[in-house]
Amino acid sequence: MKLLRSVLLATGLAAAILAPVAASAQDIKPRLIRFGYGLSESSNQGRAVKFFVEEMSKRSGGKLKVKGFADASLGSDIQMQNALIGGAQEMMVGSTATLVGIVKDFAVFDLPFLFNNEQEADAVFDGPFGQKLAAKLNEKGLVGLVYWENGFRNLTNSKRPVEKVEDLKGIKLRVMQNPVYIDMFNGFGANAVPLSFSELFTAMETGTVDGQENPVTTIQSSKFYEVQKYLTISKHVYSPWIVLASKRWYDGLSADERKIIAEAAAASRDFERKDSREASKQSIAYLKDKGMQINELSDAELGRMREMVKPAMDKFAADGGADLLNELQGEINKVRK
Ligand code: TF8
Repeated sequence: MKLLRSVLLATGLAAAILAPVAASAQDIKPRLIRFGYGLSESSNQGRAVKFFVEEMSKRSGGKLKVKGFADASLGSDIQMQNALIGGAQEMMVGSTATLVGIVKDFAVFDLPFLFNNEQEADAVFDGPFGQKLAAKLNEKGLVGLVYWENGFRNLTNSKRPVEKVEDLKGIKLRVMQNPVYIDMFNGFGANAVPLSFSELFTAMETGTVDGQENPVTTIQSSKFYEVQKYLTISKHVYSPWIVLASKRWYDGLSADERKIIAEAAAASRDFERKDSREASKQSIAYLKDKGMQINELSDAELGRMREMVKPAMDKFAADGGADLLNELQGEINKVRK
């Protein structure tokens, strides 16, 4: 009896010591995670998805299998967001600009000429301001995990070089489905045409639109140089991507699984920013080589553009965004100092 009791005690003790290890091993179920994105597999977005797939596999002993779906094959950004909310798809990465129908506050990042460089952007997105906005997605059925870099946006078109803002007059310019972009480019005198990214190449090829605006990495990876002659380095907006999970799905995961996802997402963010920044340094030369005619905008011209977008900024502030914009500018100023 005594012996039995001590054996029980000993095994009980052993079980107690081993429990955390055993539980964590048991708390990862084999899962298939569908991860959709809009750019090509060979783009910066595609490379970072591949990195995330590998991290998830490594960190879960092969149990959390992520499958990437490139080229909007699961749908446009907006369609995928809805699939995540409904629980029909697990993960995606896309532009924060396409989230404004779900959380209006994201529009603050679409305002032009806020960030001077990538370091300011990183600090704000990874800091309390970026995290606060991401948290607002929770009550809408989404989990915002990390921000990746899309990059500073530049203009391309097939009509003429844009040296001054007047050159945009009458140009049918595709913009993201987002009121700030529509106001901004109509304010510059272009005809803003909101379209999903997945429709963009064909729209340029068929002449439905004359131009678009995106970072140089995307102009390269989506082969826009095949249908666009002129590139204007305007850096009018710094554009982030956000990695999202379906809240419905995420809530059903174990704490261990969620931890792996959070860590793999953070690793993917660091990889993606470094990779995108390196790639963007090569892009201008590549695009020139492909026959694009490239110009930069003078400081004077950029100053005029800042003046011209004031009505769009004021409209954003008047629509209830004033506090948010002040808060964001305060955060940027903290980094600038
Ligand atoms: C755009 C964005 C795209 C994203 C991407 C498809 O112009 O810049 O990069 O939406 O996720 O639509």
